[in-house]
Amino acid sequence: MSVYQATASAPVNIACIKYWGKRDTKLILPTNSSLSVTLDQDHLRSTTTSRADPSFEKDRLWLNGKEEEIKEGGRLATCIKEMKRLRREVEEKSPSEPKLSSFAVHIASRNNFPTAAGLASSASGFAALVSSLAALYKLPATPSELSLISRQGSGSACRSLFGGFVAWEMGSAADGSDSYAVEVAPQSHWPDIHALICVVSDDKKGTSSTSGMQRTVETSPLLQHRIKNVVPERMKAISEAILAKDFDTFARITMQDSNQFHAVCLDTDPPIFYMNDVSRSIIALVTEYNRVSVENGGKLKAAYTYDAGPNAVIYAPKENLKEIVSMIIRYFPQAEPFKDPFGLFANESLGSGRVVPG
Ligand code: 2P0
Repeated sequence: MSVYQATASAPVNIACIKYWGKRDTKLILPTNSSLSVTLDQDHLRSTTTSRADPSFEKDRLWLNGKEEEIKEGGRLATCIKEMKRLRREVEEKSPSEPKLSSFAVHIASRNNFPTAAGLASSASGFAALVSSLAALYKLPATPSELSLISRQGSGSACRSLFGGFVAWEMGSAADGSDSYAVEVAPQSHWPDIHALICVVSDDKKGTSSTSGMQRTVETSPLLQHRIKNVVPERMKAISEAILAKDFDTFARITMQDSNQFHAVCLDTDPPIFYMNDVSRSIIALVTEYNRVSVENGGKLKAAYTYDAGPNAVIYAPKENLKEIVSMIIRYFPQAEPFKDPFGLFANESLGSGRVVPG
C-alpha cells in the first residue's frame, strides 16, 4: 500500500515595510505592499508533515502536538481547499496520478522556536503548511503561486515562501490573483545583514494583528496618507537599497517605517499600543549608537523594527553585532547570557525577555 506523505519547513520573516490593513478581509488583500527579511536560522522555523489517506474521515491538524479545530470557511480550511483544487488540476492532466484530492489529510506542524521567543508563528506556520501540501500533491507551482494561497492563511505568510529579501506586491485585482510575494534578492546577495531579536516580553499581545489592523483601516486618517503617499516610494527606495547593499538607506527606511506603523496604531480609535517603555529605551539606545557613528563621519550601524508587540528586532551588518549585544547587555544589566534548550544563544533578559542574535 502506498503512503502519501510529505514534510516541508518554512522560516519566520520580519517586515521592514509593514503590512497593516486589509482591503478584503476574506481574501486577505492588503491596503499596501510590504517587504521583509526572511530569517534563515535553522532554529526559527515551522516544520509541517501532511499525509493523505483514503481511510482518513476528515481533515485534521495538530499544532505543536495539540489538535486544532479546522473551522468551516476559516483560514485553515481555505488553504487546504485551495491546495486540493490545485491537486485536482494535476489529476485532470495526468489521469494515472492517484486521486489524492479526494482523500482527507492529516497535518502535523511544529515550531522549533519557543513560544516564549515572542515571535509570531502564523507566517512560518501557514507557509510550511502550504509547502508541505504542495510537496504531497507534487504541484508544479512556483513559490509566488503558492504565496497566493499562504496569503489566505495569514497575510504575512506569503512572504515566508522565499528566503532573503521579499516583497508582497499588494496587487489591484478584486480576486487577489496579483497579490503575491516576489523575491527582491536572495539571502546570498547580502549575507552580511543579521537580525538580533530582543525579547522584551513574551506576554500574549493585547490586540491581535487581525482585529487591530481593521480598526486602523476604519478609523485612522494617517493610514490613508501612509497608503497613498508613503509606502509606494519606500518600497521602491528600500528595494534599490537592498540591491545596492546600501545599509544606511535600508536602515533609515526600516526605522521610519516601524515608527509610522506604530504611529498609525496610535492614530487608531481607540488607540493601540504595542511598544512599552523597554521598547522605547531600545529605540533611544540604537538612535544614540547611530548618532555617535554619524557624528564621527560614519554611517548608520543598526536599525530597529517592532511588529505588533514590544519585542525589538535589530538589523545590523555582522561586524557590528558583537558591539550591539554588549551594548544591550550593558544598558539592560538584567540581561544574562544563557544557552537555551533550543540551541539559541540568548541573553536573559530585557525586563523579562532576552536577546537572540540571529
Ligand atoms: C508585517 N504584521 O508586515 C506586519 C507588521 C504585524 C506588524 O503581518 O490578519 O498576522 O493574519 O493577515 O499576517 C501581522 O499580520 O495578519 C503582520 P493576518 P498577520 O509583518
